[in-house]
Amino acid sequence: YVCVGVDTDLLPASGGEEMTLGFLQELVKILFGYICKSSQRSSKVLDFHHPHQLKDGLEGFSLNLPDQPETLEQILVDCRDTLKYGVSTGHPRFFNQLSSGLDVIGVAGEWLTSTANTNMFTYEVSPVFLLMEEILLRKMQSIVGWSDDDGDGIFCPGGTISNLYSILLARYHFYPEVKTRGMGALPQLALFTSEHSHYSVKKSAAVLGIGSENVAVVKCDERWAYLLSLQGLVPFYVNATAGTTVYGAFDPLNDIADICHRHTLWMHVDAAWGGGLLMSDRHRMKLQGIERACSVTWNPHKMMGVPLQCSAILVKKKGLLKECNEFCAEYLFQMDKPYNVSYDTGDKSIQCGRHVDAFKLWLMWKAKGSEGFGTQVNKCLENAEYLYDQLQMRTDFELVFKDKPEHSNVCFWYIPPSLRGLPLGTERDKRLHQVAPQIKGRMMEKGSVLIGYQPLGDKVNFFRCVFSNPATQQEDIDFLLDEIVWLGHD
Ligand code: ABU
Repeated sequence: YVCVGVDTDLLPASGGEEMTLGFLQELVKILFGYICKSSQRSSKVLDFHHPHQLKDGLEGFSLNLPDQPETLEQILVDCRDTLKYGVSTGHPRFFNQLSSGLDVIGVAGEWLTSTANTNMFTYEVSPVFLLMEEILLRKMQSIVGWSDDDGDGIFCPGGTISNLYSILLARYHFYPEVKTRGMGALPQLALFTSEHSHYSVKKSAAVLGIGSENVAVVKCDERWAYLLSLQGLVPFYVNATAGTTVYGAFDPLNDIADICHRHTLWMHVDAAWGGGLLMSDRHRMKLQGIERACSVTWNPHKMMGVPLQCSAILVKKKGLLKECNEFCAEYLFQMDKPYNVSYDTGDKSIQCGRHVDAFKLWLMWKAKGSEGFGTQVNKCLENAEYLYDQLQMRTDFELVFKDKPEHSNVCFWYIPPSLRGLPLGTERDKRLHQVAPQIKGRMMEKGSVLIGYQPLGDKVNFFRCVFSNPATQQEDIDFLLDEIVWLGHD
C-alpha cells in the first residue's frame, strides 16, 4: 500500500490532510475489494483457521500488540488480513445466522456513524441522530399497528437486551416500588414463554433477580405454543415469539393477547426475527395481533439486512421507559438547558453511553423505501420456499417439518448413503446425530458455504437454513444441497 507514515502523521496533525486522504483512500480500496469479493460466488465464504493458528500469527498477520508504532502501510495490511481471516457474512452462500448480507448503504451509514463518533444520550451531542431515532421508532410503532397516542421505544444492543427491557418494564409497570425497594418488596414473580422461545427470556429473568426457574416454559405443539396454568407464583408477563430462532414459528398472538387481557398480564412479542415480515404485504398477517402487545422486540439487523447492530424495543405505554430507568444525573440531564430537554432520551436507557444504531437504518429506509424492504423480505421467503420444494423432491434429504415454512427457516436432515437402509430408531438417530456436525466441519475447512445445525428436543442434529441475505439466489440453494451431498458422501 502506498501510504508511508505513522498514525501521528494523520489529522489532527498539522498538514496531515494529504496523508489522511491517502490512508482513507487505501482503506476504501481494501473495503471495496472485500465487498466485491463477498458477492463473488467463486470466492470462499471463510478461510478457516483454528484459534491457536491465528494466535500464533499467519503470514505476517500478528494479533500481538506492539510497544512501538506500526507504519500506516502495516496498519492497512492488518486491516486487509483481518477481513481475510474473518467470515464473509455478506456472501450469497452464508446461511449460518439470522443476520447476514452486506448492504452498501447500511455500510455507508455505519461509516458515517463512526466518523461522527457521538453519543445518543443527549440532544446537545446528537441532535440529528436523536430525531432520526424518534422518527424511526414512530414509523415502526405505526407498522406494528399502534395509534399515534401510544408508543415509545429505544434502540439498544440486540434482541436479548430488548427482551430484557420488556421484562424490566413489565415488572415496573405492575410493581413500581421495585425500582427503589428491590425484589424483596415484591411477591415471587413468574413469567411465561414457550419452549422454543429465545434463551434471552430466561437469561433476563436471571439478570433481573426473578430467577430462571420462575420462567414457566410452555410446551409447544409442532409449531404453535399454547398456555398452561401456573400455580403458587404471581405471573405478570407473557413472551410470545413471532419467528422462533430455529424453526421460524409464530405463536398465535391474538389467542395469547386474549389470555393476557383476561388475566391482566403484560404481553411482549419477541419479533426480533419475525418483525421484518411486517414490511411485507404478503407476510405481515403472520403477526396478526402484534398490535395488542404491550412491548415488541424488533431487530432490523436480522430480516431487514441492516448492518449489526440495530435492535429496537418498542413500548406501547408512553413515559414508562423513562420513569422506570431515569436517574436524572445532573451532569448530563440538566433541566435548564436551552432546548426541549425531552429530547435528552438517554435516561430512558439502562446504559449511559449509547451507540448510534439508528442512522444506518434511517439511511437504508431512505434508499429502499418501505416497499424495498418488503421486496427484500419476500425474496428471502421465496428462497425458503424454493429450498423446501427441492427438499420435498429429494430422497437423500428429510424435512424436519412436512409443512411449508412460515418464515425463512428451513430445517432438514441429510441422510448419507450409509444410513439410507437403516430402520427408524435409536441406532439410526445416534448415527444421524453425527452427520450434520461432521459435514459442517468439512464445510468450514473447505469454506465454500456455511450453514448451522442443532438438535432440538427429541430431534437429533439437523441443519437450519435461514435466508436474510437478498444476494442469495436459487443457484446458491442448489449449490448448498450439492455441497452437503458432496461433503457427506460417506
Ligand atoms: N438470536 C440471535 C441470532 C441467532 C442466530 O443467528 O441464529
